[in-house]
Order: sequence, then C-alpha cells, then structure tokens
Amino acid sequence: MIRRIDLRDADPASVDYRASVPRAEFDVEAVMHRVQEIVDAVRTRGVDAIVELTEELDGVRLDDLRVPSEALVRSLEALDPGVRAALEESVRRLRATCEADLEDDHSIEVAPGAVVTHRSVPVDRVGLYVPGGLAPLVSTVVMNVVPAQVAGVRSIALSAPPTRETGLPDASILAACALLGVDEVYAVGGAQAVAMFAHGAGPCRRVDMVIGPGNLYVTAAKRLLRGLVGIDSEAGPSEIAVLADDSAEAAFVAADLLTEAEHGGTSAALLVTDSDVLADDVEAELEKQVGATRHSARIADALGGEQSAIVLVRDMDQGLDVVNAYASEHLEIQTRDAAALSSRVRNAGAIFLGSWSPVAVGDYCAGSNHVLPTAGCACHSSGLGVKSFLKQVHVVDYTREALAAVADHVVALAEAEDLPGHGAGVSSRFER
Ligand code: HSO
Repeated sequence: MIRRIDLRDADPASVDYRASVPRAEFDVEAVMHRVQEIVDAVRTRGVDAIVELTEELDGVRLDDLRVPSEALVRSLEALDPGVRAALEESVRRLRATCEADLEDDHSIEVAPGAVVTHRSVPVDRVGLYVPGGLAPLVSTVVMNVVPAQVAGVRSIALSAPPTRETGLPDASILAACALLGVDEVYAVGGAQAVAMFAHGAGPCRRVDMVIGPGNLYVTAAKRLLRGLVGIDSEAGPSEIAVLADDSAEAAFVAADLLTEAEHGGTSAALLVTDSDVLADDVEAELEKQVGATRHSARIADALGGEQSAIVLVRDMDQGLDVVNAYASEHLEIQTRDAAALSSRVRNAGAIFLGSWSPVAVGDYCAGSNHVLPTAGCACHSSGLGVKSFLKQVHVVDYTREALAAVADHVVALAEAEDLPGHGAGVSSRFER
C-alpha cells in the first residue's frame, strides 16, 4: 500500500534527501498551449468566449456570468445549521489570528531630519478562484476571504465553476460568500475564470491580484498572467509529512496521512520515523482505515504513489534533516519532545504539534490558514495571510539639512554608475 524508503545508512555528506522522496508529476507547462488559447480568447472576445468555454467545459449555458444576490442569500438560508456554526467558528478563529498579524505603520529616523516611513497599503481588488473538482472547498472561501478582509482589501470577487444541476456554483460556496459579505460572485470555472479576473470581462472588472487553488489549467493561467496581476502562489497537490517516534499513536498518524491523501491520487503522505514498530503499526492501520473510508480508491492511489512513503531514519536529527529538505506543506510532529523539535524546523508551510493538533483542524478551524506552500516551496515562501494582501510603501521625508548631509554620498554613487544626472538631482539643489 505504501512504499518504504530506508535512509538509515545514508551518508550525510552525499545524500540528497529532497531527491529521495520525489513529488508526483504536476506538469503545468504541458497544458500551457491550451491555456494560452483560453486566455487569449477571453482577452479578445470577453463574455462571448467565456460563455462558449463554459458550455464546452462545464456543460452549462450561462445567461449571466454573475450569480444573482438572491441566490447567495437563499443558499445561506438553506445551509445546514451545523455547517453554518462550523463556518462561523472557523471565521472567528482565523479573524483573531489575522488581526494579530496587522502591523502599524512605523517611521525610522536614519539620520537627523531624515525620516523613512513604512506604510502598509492593501491591494485594492482581489479575484478568488474556488475550484469544483472532487470536493466543493467551502473552507477555502474562508481561508482566502478572511485575511483579505482583515488586510483591508476593498473589493473581493469570487468565481467558481457552475454545476450542471443549477447552473450556479455549489450552494455551500454561495452560502459562505453570503456569510462573509462577498456579493460579487461569478459562475465561471478554470483558466477562463483566471483570465476573466486578470483582463476583466463583461460585468467583472479586472482585479489586481488572483488567488485560490485549482487544477493544472488554473495554475497554468496564474503562471501565464502573473505580472499583469499579482498571484498568491501556485498550488500543487496537497501533502503531509509526519515526523514521529515510538511514542506516537499509530492510529492517529495513519488517520492524518489519510486526511491529505483524500484530496486525490497525486497527494503526498510521508511518515518519517526512527521506529520500525511504528512503521509496521501505521502500515497496518492504513490498511484498516483506508478500507473503511468513503474515498478509498483515490486515497489508495495517493498512498501507493511514488510520492508517498514511510521513510526510516536513524534518529530524530536525521528525521529533521529529511523534513527540512522535503519542506512539506503540512508537517506534523508526533514525538516526545515535539515543541523542542519544532523549533529546529526551518521549512514547512504549517507545523502541527503532538497528538491533539491534527492536520484536519488546520484545514478547517484551527485559526491558522490552510493555503500553504506546496511542492517544496516552503523553503522560500509562507502560507497565505494578511501580509499577502499588503504592499509595503516607503515614504521618504528629508529636510534640507538632512539631504545636504548625505549629498556627497549620492553624487559618489551616481558617478560610480556613470549616471551624473542622478547626482545632479541632489547637488543642483545646493548650487542655486
Ligand atoms: N488540505 C487542503 C485544504 C483543504 N482541506 C480544504 C480540506 N478542505 C490544503 O492542502
């Protein structure tokens, strides 16, 4: 069901841990040609192209791209009360952590009379894409909208593919929009939605930033349009790594590997352990739990894929080297000294400590964000948060004396670059 990789004899001087556990293929370039056609069609023919593409790809003939506000209100009214309560708690917890992330503007006097102020300015308008795919990701609405709202983004548009039954996006997604006060919602899916956001089409004004997960086509469109608009990140298949010793509960570890494997056959589940006994017990638990779950076929695909493994290590020091090299989207540490080990983790999208902080609570209700760097990008990027929507603007305010004091340095550097006009931009002020 899941392969084993034994790294206990690996030579630390030569081993490449990242290469030891390859990711599943997610070949964005392979669909780029088709996505370029879709983006060009939306750019040049706007709504007409979107209507045609939606009919072809989603099997729905749209009269209007925009979802009427009554449909949003109705969906919220019809929402299961348990789901509504869960969404509200998810919003409350995430909002609390996002608000703590807001920073006041601050000024620094770098020399007498020479003041630089750091100002944070929110992006004006954001387009959020929520995929249909295997599951309607209602929690993804919360995870993207809340930090944008807390950051002060003034205008948020959301798009999700229409379902054949209603011609509208999934009702739970519409309900979450109504709950969060997002009333600009479109029934457009895939690359055409990203192109609609980036170029503007019909009722949808162009946005400044496109966010949200999606399949290869959505990711390719984001890659193509990056620059014209900002993007959050390129979301690859979900992944979890669990660093565990013999104190871990095998049933819990297996349940958490299964959690992220449920996203689909290319998801990655990795157990990194120094315990043969735990490895055997987790494997037995996986056999048991996978058979008993609703989506056992795709979970078995994910666990049986090249990207998933039980990795055996000599000790926790080597385990840390492996998880730092892998840079997992989610990292759980189920060991005796989880907090101490976690302080030595440098690369992970989010870290979940001990037996009682499973990845699933992070996916929905922990107060952390579930939009996290995949594909090893945790070695250079962070998950989505308030700061993703804030631009830093430096405001420079010098007095005459402060400028005079630094003038020679400016002229010297300008001369070194053979840009005398730059030097004159300072020196000429004192020659009058
Ligand atoms: N685990 C996903 C987020 C999600 N999980 C949405 C459930 N719903 C991010 O990798």
